[in-house]
Amino acid sequence: MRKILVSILSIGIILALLGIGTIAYFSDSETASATVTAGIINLQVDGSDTWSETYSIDDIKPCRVKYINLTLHLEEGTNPARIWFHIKNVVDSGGETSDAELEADPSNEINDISDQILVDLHLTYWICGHSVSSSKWIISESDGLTIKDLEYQYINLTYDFCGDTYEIFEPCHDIEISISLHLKGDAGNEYQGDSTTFDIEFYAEQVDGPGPQ
Ligand SMILES: [Ca+2]
Ligand SMILES: [Ca+2]
Repeated sequence: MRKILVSILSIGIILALLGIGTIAYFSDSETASATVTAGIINLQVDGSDTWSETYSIDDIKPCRVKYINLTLHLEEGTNPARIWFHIKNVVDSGGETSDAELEADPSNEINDISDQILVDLHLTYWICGHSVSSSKWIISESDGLTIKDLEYQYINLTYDFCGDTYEIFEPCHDIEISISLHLKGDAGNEYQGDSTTFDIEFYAEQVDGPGPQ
């Protein structure tokens, strides 16, 4: 009897080693394809994706105000952002020389006119689907800030406006910007004919970014 049992066990072991009698398992699998695409932030100035306007402000004089007006928008269907205003690359020059300037500035050395031109910044903010706007002075005359003071400073344009969309500029928003420029009232003849050139930049960054560095 023992021999028979040993024989049966031996046959079982041999069959197992030969793979005979392997157990099957029911199964199923599903497969889908995936594509990952980066998002877009596309700031438009006066409706242009590639804004490169040249603004010429001529004949500035004490107590007269000149304006640059423009509108910011984000392309529909793209990401919201935060927006900054930035002046950079300020270069002053002596320009033309009048008799009066020669008396006040005989060597044509007093040409820091960018430090004599005050900048005000006024925003009108249009929110999606609203027929009314919000307005705010971001920089007012009482701040006393000149073009030179603002060089390389980033001025945040997206705050204090949007209620539940606080600090976020949405693609359906518009920001109308009025930049006013006026020569200080005490700027004398030494600045006649002088000029300054500079770049205006608007910087848009995704809302959870750290802002300009
Ligand atoms: Ca001068
Ligand atoms: Ca001059």
